[in-house]
Amino acid sequence: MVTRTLLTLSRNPSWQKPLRSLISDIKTIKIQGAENIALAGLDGLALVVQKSKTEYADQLLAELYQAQQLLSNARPTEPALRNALHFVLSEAHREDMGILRKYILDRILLAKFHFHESAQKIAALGAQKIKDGMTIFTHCHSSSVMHILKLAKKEGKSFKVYNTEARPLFQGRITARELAKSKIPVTEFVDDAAELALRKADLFLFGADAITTDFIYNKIGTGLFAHVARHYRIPIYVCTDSWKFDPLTTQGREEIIEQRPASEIWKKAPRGVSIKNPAFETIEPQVITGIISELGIFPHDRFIARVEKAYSWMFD
Ligand code: RUB
Repeated sequence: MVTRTLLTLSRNPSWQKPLRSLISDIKTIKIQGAENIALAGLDGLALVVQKSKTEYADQLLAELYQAQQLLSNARPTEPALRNALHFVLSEAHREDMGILRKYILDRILLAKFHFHESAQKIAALGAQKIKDGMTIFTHCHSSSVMHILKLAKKEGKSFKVYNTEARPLFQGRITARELAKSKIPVTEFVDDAAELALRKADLFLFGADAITTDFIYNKIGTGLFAHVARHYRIPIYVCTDSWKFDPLTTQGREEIIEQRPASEIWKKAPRGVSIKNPAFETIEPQVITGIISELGIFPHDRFIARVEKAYSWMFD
């Protein structure tokens, strides 16, 4: 059985090409932001179910596990992606092809529904923190933060946003473009001017790629800006779906920080110059005011307790 499965996998090109193209979009940041990456991962599994040519449930499952591994390795600091894939596959049974296909597609829909519903809850909680006349500081591009800002605008609140470029890939421009389109006043600063921007800000909202037992992880720069915000006594909220929690860190695993190619910083750097290009950095839980998630607004330790209670499947 195992031999047949392996042979089929190595010769099965039907989903491998589109899946590799999806993974390439994730790696090259065409698909960016933890939640979008997790949603793309779910699309990747759907693609396997739809394109696989196998007639055997155990082979389909083996193909799905292979896709899970390929997708999980696309970007290392993305527990929401790993959790979403685990949610779909962890209790899949291999007896009957029709049942298996339906089960997987149903779980994918359920996972997508989770993200959709959570985004609305996070937006409602986060928008409560925004008051008329405020200046909100944000960094990079977080869909959770965008939902909050757009809802606050929809509620008729008058505020402005200061955001930073997020070099070297300028995801800050996605934020600025989206805000301008939504008619929310926005001023973009170079990353190095964050202190100037924060001095005038009333609230710092940012997203998360990962939350572990020790830290919050977000776009490089966030940790530094959080220290500056704290210095000016500006409330700091992490806005995030709780599936960003990495359950393996409760067993001692350390979150890996993705290191991006040097060429993103300097294409033809002179010999002798080494370049460091970490995608993310840690933010100490004691620096932040709270984590806004679909479970409520909590400090880091209580957030973890709530995740453990709400999503026991994550820890299987
Ligand atoms: C994006 C980034 C975002 C988080 C949260 O980094 O750091 O703040 O992923 O985003 P990159 P969301 O552009 O390298 O993926 O709230 O959309 O999950």
